[in-house]
Amino acid sequence: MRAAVLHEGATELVIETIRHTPLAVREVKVITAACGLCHSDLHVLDGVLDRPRPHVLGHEAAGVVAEIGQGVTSVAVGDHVVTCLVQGCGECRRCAGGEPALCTSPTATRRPAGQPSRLETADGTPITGFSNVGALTEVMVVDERALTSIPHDVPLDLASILGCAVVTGLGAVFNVAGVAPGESVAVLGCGGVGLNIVQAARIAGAGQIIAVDMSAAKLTAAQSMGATHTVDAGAGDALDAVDAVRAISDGGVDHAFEVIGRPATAQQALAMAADGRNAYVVGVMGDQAMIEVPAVATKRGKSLRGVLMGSTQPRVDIPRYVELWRTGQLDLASMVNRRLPLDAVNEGFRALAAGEVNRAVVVFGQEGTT
Ligand code: PAD
Ligand code: ZN
Repeated sequence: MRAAVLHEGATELVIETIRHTPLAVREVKVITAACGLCHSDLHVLDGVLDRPRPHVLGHEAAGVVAEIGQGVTSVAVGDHVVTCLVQGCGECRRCAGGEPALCTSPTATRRPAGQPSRLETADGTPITGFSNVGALTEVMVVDERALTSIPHDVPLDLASILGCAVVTGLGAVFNVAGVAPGESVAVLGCGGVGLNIVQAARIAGAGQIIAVDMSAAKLTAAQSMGATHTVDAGAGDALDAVDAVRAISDGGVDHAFEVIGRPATAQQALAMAADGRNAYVVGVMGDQAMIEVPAVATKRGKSLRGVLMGSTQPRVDIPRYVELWRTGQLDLASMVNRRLPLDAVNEGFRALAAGEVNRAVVVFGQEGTT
């Protein structure tokens, strides 16, 4: 099978033939149909996130189950499935409490040390997969807890983005912020995740939905998905965007989402929130990054909260989000505005870095896609 592999010292992926080892207990072999390119994957290429090499990126994918290992009960051969990097053990206190993203046994869905790696290069070198998925390969091997079955009528290229961009964006609004009808929302960074926050705010019945981005195309996309106002962030560091949002919202919004991954924009989000209201950091930063918070913000009762994968429970949320798509409330078709073959994956990441795409999706075969 062919895969996009990131080797030591490289910043581009190499398309090469790799192989998988036999399925272990609870593992599933999935023929990959499509894989969205997320900025979290890009963070590995740009050095914000460090991952052992050789490595297969990609965690937001859809495909068809081809084989199940011993003990697999939750999916069957022929199922259409989407992957998610939230794959709680199902046993710990956090999982029992409905917080699988905070599972205290995150190694439960990995192969134990000493066993062969799920993926290997042609010469037998073990390959790791991004966030215990690794989807930029024609065939995935994952734990069954990484998978959610979906109905067969959902096109697999659109379905691929359910497992990250959609669960993160919609979950930030529904599960974390709990946006109430009529409340005001600002979204800083209207890419794959941010546009889903815009859509979720509309679905939640928000009043003002203020989209902030440096790209005119993103602001237009945000408008078509429900933004009531747009703010051009210019070069990105100017405080004008804060002033503009505060002016539109008469002193600050009820919920300000940072969806870029920079300390400066997290500070901007906090400044955009009204007194006593909240800013949320959805964007991912390096482990050493610091966000300085003005004391006056806490004195005025504001909070800055991190959001991890929209606090999703994939098998609860993804079927609901499929229904939002089916009823026309969630626009997946406009989200996926570039499709590429695996051979062009580096071009897809370049377009993502340049802010050109809502979501670029690698499509492996044509079957079941739009
Ligand atoms: P994306 O590249 O599709 O979107 C980022 C957007 O931000 C683009 O539209 C840019 O034009 C815009 N932008 C960049 N700089 C600025 C600026 N200074 N001011 C305004 N706009 C700007 O990325 P994405 O949507 O795939 O991911 C966004 C972040 O969210 C990224 O850091 C990713 O790693 C993170 C993420 N977090 C989670 C989570 O669980 N918290 C899940 C998935 C993605
Ligand atoms: Zn992602």
